[in-house]
Parts: sequence; structure tokens; C-alpha cells
Amino acid sequence: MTQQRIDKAFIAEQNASIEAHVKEDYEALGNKLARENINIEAVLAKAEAFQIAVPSWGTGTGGTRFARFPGEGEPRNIFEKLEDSAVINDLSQATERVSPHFPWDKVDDFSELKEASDALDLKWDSINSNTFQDQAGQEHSFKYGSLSNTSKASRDLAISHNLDCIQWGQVLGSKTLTVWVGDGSNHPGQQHFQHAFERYLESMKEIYAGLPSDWELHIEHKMFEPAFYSTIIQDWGSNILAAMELGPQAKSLVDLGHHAPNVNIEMIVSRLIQFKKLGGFHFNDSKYGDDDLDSGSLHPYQQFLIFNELVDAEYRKQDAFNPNYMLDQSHNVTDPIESLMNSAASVQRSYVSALLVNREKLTQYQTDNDAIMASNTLKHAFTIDVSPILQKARLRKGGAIDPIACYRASGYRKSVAKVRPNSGGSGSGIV
Ligand code: RM4
Ligand code: MN
Ligand code: MN
Repeated sequence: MTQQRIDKAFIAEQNASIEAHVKEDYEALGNKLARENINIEAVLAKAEAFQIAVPSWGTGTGGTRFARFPGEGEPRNIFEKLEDSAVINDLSQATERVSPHFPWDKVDDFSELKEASDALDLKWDSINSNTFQDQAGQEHSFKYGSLSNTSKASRDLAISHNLDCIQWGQVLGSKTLTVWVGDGSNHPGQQHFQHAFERYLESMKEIYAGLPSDWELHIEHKMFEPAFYSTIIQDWGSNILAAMELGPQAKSLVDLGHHAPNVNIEMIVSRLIQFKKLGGFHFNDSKYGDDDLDSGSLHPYQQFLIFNELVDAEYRKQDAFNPNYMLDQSHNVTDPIESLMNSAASVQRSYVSALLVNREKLTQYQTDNDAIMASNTLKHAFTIDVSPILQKARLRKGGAIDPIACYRASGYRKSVAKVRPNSGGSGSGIV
């Protein structure tokens, strides 16, 4: 396997010409924050520690159900997806984990895959199972659902796939299984709501029973698609009900694109935190539905408000609070490596901005019912440009001050395009 990575010396060389500017900007911001009694070094240390996982499928070009336009030098298998993920982490220094999707990323020898990730200094995040499509030659179809199918044979197949995912994940060193199913119905009357949910829960109980004691099972809800009338875990309500029914190792996962328009996602996050059921996130942005747009590209304030809840939980030392952060995006018109670096930094930015909220003042304004000042306290933190902290965090860890410029200068995409022939065609498929 050829390991394509961005050379440390090359990154340092690219950083050299802009390092002095970062120093100046960082000092100026440090002085500004000091006036507000915020120690910039403490914020920087938290920014450096921030990590968000990359979805293996996000390194390839996505598509819509109409067409897919493959990108140059797309990864053809999980080993090549790992190479691209290593590039993203080399430059962003915030994405040391990769989240695989099975069977898309299935290999014959998982120890070999683990060796490959070790060689690239990458770790594995949550394992995503896939029972929303049939595999070639599959004996019992998922056309009418997987874990909630009326056919026991189909349900058993879906259960055993999830149990396999746990075993593969153990070899890779993962600690979480994320289950999202497309089960649902397209016509009123097609499905008995309660019976379908009962079948789903029964299946999930079997998967839960196969969880190692230090693992978590994350349940992902989604309002619609592929089922367009009803979906088995359509919102956070059904999600938390299922997680409560299963037990403490089961938690809910929030994908930002999986809610009805205008839903108050930060409030859902707060509720899940309160009841120790927040498992993690799939970050992306959305205008209409499960658009899988780049994180923070449309609603950076919403993303900040979510982090405001997360940082608040951290500040209050909330019990059983340790959510997984992951990107889940589809890149149709950008270079996926660029989108993923940008998005990781965008989420990191929301986290850092939320750290600047004066929580004592906010609590006082809330107590006094001073709506304007409470709101301004959040807005104030949100509007401080924390770029120098993000740049400095990358610089200190050996990453790129300007990841996209450095990536473009490296010629990585051109070099992989030579060894990875275009997959051609324009097959459809949203991922
Ligand atoms: C779904 C959902 C899942 C992801 C698939 C590819 O809409 O977001 O998390 O695994 O897409
Ligand atoms: Mn998702
Ligand atoms: Mn999705």
C-alpha cells in the first residue's frame, strides 16, 4: 500500500510565511480576552484537545438519487479512504478517528486493516451498520425493513450483521455501534405502527445483549427517507424511548440533518444530556432535509448554540456526559478532503466560541429574566473571531495554519488521481 501523506517539513514550510501573522493576531486576541478575564492559553489547550471523527464514506464523492459525478482520484476502498483521512488529520490535527460503514468498508482481514490505520496514526470511531440496502446475493431482503421486518428471517439477518459489526469493531479498537435503519412505510395503513416498533425493539434487544460491557449502542433517528410516510425511529422521542427501553449502554445520536425544518435542535440536545442519553452527533448542515451539506455552511449560529449546551454540560460537570463527535456529510461539488477539513474546523470553531460564553453572567441574566442581556451574552461570544486560536492549535500540533491552501500546494489530489483511475459512470446514491 502506498501511503500518501503530507510531509511535516512541507507543512512547516507552508506555515513559515504566515506564522508571524498568527502570532500577532493571537496576541491581540489574548489581550482582548484577558480584559474579559479569559485566559487564552486555557482555551487554546481545549482547542488542541478537540477531536471530531471523519466518516469513511465522506472521503468519496456523494451524489443524489438522480446522479453522481465522481471526483478525481477518489478512494476505491477503505485503505485509500484511510490515506485521505490521514491527509485530513495531518493538516487539520483535529480528526484522528475514522468512522467506518459496513459492509461498505468490509475487509477479509480486520487485523490487516488495524495495522494500516496504526501505520497512519489513525484510530477508529463508531462502527456504522448498514441494513438499509441488500447486498449481492442476500438471501432475505430488507426491502420491507430490516430490524422491524415482518419476516423473522430478514430480522435475524439484520441482527447478525450488527453482531458482526461489533466483532469487527473490537478488532479495530472501536467502542460504539451506531444503528440507523431506513425501516418505515410509504403508505398510510401499510404498517402497524406499534407492532413494527415492537419488532424493532425486540431485534435491538438482541444486539444490545451482544454489546461488550465497555461499548455503547447509539441509535440514530431520521424523520423520513427512504420511507416517506412513516419511519420507525423518526425523531428524538422514539429514539430516547428505544434507548430507555434497552438500557444504560444505549444512547441517542443526533444527526443535524434529520429533523423537521426549524426544530430547536439545541433543546433536544439539552434534554438528552439531562437524561444521560446523549450518545453523539453526526454534524452536517441542512436547508431542506437530510441535505448533508458542510457543517456550519448555513447555520453557524445553530451549531454554536448546540455547543453552548455541550460546553454548559462540561462546565456543570454533568454526569455520564461524553458524546462522540463525528461528521456525516455528502460532498457532491467540492473535493471531499477540503470539505472535511473545513467542516472539522467549523465544528471546532463552534466549540471554542462556546468556551468564551460568560456562564456566570448568563446565569444571572437568566435568573433576572433579562432576555436582551442573556441573548447578547451568547451573541458576544459567537461574534468574537477565534480564528487565531484555531490556527495556533493546528500550528502547535504540526498541522497547517491554512489547511486548504497547504493541501492545494501539496498536489495530493493530482498525485492520487494518477494511481486511482476514475470510477466512471454516474450511478446514483445519496450517502
Ligand atoms: C443516513 C444516516 C446515517 C448514514 C447514512 C449513510 O442518512 O445519516 O448516519 O450512515 O445516511
Ligand atoms: Mn447520520
Ligand atoms: Mn443522514
